[in-house]
Amino acid sequence: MTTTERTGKAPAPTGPLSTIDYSERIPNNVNLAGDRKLQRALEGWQPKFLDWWKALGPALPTKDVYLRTAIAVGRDGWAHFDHVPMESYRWGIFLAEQDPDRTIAFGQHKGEPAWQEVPGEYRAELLRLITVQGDTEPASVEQQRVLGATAPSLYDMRNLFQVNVEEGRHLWAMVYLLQAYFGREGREEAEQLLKRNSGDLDSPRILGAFNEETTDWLQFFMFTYFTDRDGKYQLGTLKESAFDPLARTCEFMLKEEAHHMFVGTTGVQRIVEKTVETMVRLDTDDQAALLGAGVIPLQIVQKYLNFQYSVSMDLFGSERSTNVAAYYTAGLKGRWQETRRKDDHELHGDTRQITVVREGQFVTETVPMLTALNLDLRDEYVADCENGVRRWNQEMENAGLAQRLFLPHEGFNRKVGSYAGHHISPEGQVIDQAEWDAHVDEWLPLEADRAAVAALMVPVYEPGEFAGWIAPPKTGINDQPVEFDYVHLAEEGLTA
Ligand code: BYC
Repeated sequence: MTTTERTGKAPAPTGPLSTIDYSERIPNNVNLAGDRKLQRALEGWQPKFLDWWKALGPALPTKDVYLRTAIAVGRDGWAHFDHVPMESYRWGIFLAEQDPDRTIAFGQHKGEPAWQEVPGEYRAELLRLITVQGDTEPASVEQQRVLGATAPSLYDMRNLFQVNVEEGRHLWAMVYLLQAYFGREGREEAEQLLKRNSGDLDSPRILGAFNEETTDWLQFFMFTYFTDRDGKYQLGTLKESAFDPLARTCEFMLKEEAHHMFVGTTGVQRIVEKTVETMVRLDTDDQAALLGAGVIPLQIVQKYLNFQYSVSMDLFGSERSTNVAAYYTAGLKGRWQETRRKDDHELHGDTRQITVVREGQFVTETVPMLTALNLDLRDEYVADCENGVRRWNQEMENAGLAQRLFLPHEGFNRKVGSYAGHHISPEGQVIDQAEWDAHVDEWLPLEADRAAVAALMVPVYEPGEFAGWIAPPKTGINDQPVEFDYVHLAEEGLTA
């Protein structure tokens, strides 16, 4: 967990300053004005993006929102905060500074200069990776579309909308790559990114977790904790890519991403804080009593955690994948912190063990390391996920309560990879269908749990006031007070 994620403050200065040109119709630091063809293509896509934003972006009508906008890449002065109407947010194209001496850090092209163009032999794979990454960004905005109507405070509403506009910008980042480097095919994929929609039966989003509904704010916080964190790790591997424009765009996206996880970490923490306070006050852990007192019982928090963690684990793909081996060897997708790893960065002949289920038992198998790189990344992710859970549990520990939240076993509720098709309990026992059916209601949110949480989700739109199920944050955004007027609703929003 980074400092930014813990504190919500902008990251420390790195690299030289590169100012973004806001006089352009599409703000950018890639000299778009110097490439008229690309500029026209992107200007042709822009109104379609805005139509999509109006149709499937945040539903609650607002006048303006206290948002941060990138003004420069590479220094802590990169963010500017102001009240802006959301549809006038300056979505643009920002790449981290180019290092002219950058060389490829891994795979068969190790040591060669990073690519400024797409090599023909890897075109299809790169197009696929960029499209998959791009597809997740608008998906999450769609998933979170209605949450403004039940925001527990203006502070939280502002954070939701900040996440949404930045996911919109991350879509721009991928669309830039598609249009700048992949010709007609790239332009077609850019169109498709606005045509597939989260949960659409005919034209769903590509990856599973992005078709799940974000039903309420507990799920939103779990999503920004667990699913945005997959984003952090996937972007971390693409930041290592030999294709330099992809590496540079992901590097800058990662800076924005940290705030999203801050929203998740602190959101769940504030829920737990309020619940624990109420458990102590009423001296109970009875679910009905706690719901009656207007807070979310820890048992329900655990179920939501189980769900979001398991669908996010699926986002890493299979533990054994020839795709990932090919991506790595070609130099398209590296490992987390590739350059800090102390090995040959080619991994031929290296092996590792993976766990699989055979005849109702966990057994380990030895596989080539190259094919296990999805697992290598997932292990980093799991270790990071543990940090937040530890932090949340501190609330119970401080209050002298015995209850604890925990990450379920990696095989729990999995649809992708070696655990798919098997039933594993959260504690890590391989179980049969009958036992799964008998207990699944204790492990995953039921309709009734979601309904109980939804019943608590009453909007609170007075500055400085918070819904009863969540504690206020310790500090506001950008050193503003917690009771700052972070969002001005439109007249229609107030009566919505
Ligand atoms: N759902 O060899 P396999 C983010 C497909 S989140 C559906 O096991 P591979 C964000 C797979 O595509 C980060 N399909 O896995 C967060 C493949 O299909 P094809 C998003 C799945 O390829 C919050 C087949 O199954 N970025 O940024 O090694 C808010 C066999 O795949 C799933 C990326 O994911 C699934 N869960 O790895 C906003 C990075 N899993 O090709 C944003 C780009 C696998 O055989 N993507 N499949 O037709 C990748 O690196 C890889 O595509 C994956 C899969 C890691 C997703």
